[in-house]
Amino acid sequence: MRTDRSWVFWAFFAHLGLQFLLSRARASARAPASFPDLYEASITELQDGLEKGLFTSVDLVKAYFARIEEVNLQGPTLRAVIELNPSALKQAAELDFERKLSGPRGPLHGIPILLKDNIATRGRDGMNTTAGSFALLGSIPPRDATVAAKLRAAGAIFLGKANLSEWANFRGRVPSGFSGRGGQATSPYFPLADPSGSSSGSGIACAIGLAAATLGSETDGSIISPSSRQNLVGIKPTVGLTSRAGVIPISENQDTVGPMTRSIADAAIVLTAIAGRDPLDSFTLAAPAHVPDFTKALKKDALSGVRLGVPRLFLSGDPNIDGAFNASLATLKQLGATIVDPAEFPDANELLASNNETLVLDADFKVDVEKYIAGLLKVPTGVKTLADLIAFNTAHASEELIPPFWTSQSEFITAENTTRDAAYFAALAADHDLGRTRGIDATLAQFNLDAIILPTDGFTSTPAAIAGYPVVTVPLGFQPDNVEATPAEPTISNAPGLPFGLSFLGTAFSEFKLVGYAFAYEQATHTRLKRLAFPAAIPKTQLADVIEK
Ligand SMILES: *[C@@H]1O[C@H](CO)[C@@H](O)[C@H](O)[C@H]1NC(C)=O
Ligand SMILES: *[C@@H]1O[C@H](CO)[C@@H](O)[C@H](O)[C@H]1NC(C)=O
Ligand SMILES: *[C@@H]1O[C@H](CO)[C@@H](O)[C@H](O)[C@H]1NC(C)=O
Ligand SMILES: *[C@@H]1O[C@H](CO)[C@@H](O)[C@H](O)[C@H]1NC(C)=O
Ligand SMILES: CC(=O)N[C@H]1CO[C@H](CO)[C@@H](O)[C@@H]1O
Repeated sequence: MRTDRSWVFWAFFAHLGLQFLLSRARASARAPASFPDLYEASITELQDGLEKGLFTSVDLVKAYFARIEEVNLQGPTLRAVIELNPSALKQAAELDFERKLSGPRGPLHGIPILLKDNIATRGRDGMNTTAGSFALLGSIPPRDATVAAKLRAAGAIFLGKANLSEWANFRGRVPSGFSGRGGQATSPYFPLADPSGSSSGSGIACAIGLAAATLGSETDGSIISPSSRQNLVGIKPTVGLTSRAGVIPISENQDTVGPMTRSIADAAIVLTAIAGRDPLDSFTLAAPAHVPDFTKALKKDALSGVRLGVPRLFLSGDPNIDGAFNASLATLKQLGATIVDPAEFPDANELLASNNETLVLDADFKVDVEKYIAGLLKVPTGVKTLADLIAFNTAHASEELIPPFWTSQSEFITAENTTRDAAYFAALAADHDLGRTRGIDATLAQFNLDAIILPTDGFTSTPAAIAGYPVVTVPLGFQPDNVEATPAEPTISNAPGLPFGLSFLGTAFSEFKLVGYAFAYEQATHTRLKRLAFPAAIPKTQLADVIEK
């Protein structure tokens, strides 16, 4: 009896001592200074904190969910996120357990990411993939999109799906950031401002730390434009560097998937994870067999000795944006670059006038979207064809064709009346000639350039879009306070504090070089944190608020 009691006695004191030590450990882990601020936290900082045991992936998912809840449908109602992943917390717990058992798989282990709602995820996670349309609600894809599968294999956690311009802005003349399912998304930099698109939700969410990083997709401007507008880094990869298998398409000739992040370093980590050949997407067979580790391009002296060309005819026409762009040239020179100014595209006027792209996209959409739908395991609405989608919208006008601003499906109607005929193939050939041969490649060769630079809001996305060539955008500046906010129709097209970016363009598969140039510029300028989102759009929940609650 006696010995038993003394065992209990000492065990009790040992327990107290252990509790004391643990509470000390927690207290120090809890000190706000030791947690990264989720508004800006980098993937590397989060991975460090996870490795040191300061917090878990479960904590991260809880914190990001709370942040989404604060601003998505409440407060500023940014409508950046369409739906949350019901499996995210369970997957985070599994990845936390795996980390304890066998260490991290790599830099994305346990890192929460949001996907644009046109990137498919396997049915058993419980998320929909709809391009924002009720027409695809409840549809079951055969598998993860290849880019999603690659992120999953790297240990990333999907928090949910981001809102977008419905059908990646291919339904008709509808304001950027609107989808039937997600409603009208707006910018976190000025109330009711246009977030641009079509990867609007991916941009908004990343800008204010609703996820560690996001994926967007681009056909013509849909990654770089909302990245520019949301003060982010965006990489629009060469068509074929990242697989489009399982991504709701516009055009197999122009679509590409890429990262939207708060830094070039984060973008390099995500791009390295998602790039590579894929038997399910024949365009990826043009990509180099070996995907480089893009983080190896992160060198502060990457611009030293580099020649950059300025095609003046393609500037934005906005004096604030072009003024900031002009000023950036001095910075680039200080970093060792030679600026060739002007360096006009030899076919600049033809490019500005050409409408071949519309012909290509219309004919591609009809074929490619029907192919995507045919590959689904289940489509509860029964839509099969583009004609079905048009009829669905008409029949569900109160959800999809909402007056006064969101009624159009003119692009669908135009595309429905197309085939891949001789005119289509001529237009596609003309685009390759205009964008590649006599466009970007001719400009690089004529002026002996390593890359072309432009304000992202200039005539920037289209030459790269029709060529299928890469663009990397990085924060450049902000509209000044004396800019007058334009009327809300329903979004505000220009307003004080709206961010804009600087783009680096190159030839096919030159991402490694472009990432390096953009990194050198970013590290010399650190523009992103010079202006924050408007106060109500900054979520307050931090890791300290969710740990052990
Ligand atoms: C997906 O859509 C179905 C309706 O078909 C809905 O019941 C379900 O909640 C949605 N999933 C999520 C995660 O919102
Ligand atoms: C930018 O620089 C060019 C060339 O020096 C000049 O013509 C133009 O007016 C400048 N634009 C702005 C907005 O400062
Ligand atoms: C397509 O490009 C070619 C070559 O520049 C041009 O002649 C033609 O007018 C363009 N077609 C359209 C529809 O823009
Ligand atoms: C369909 O295409 C034909 C041939 O290009 C054209 O004449 C017709 O006006 C188009 N119809 C619609 C509804 O766009
Ligand atoms: C996660 C989330 O908040 N989803 C919402 C997106 O917007 C639609 C339309 O307002 C809501 O129904 C979802 O709940």
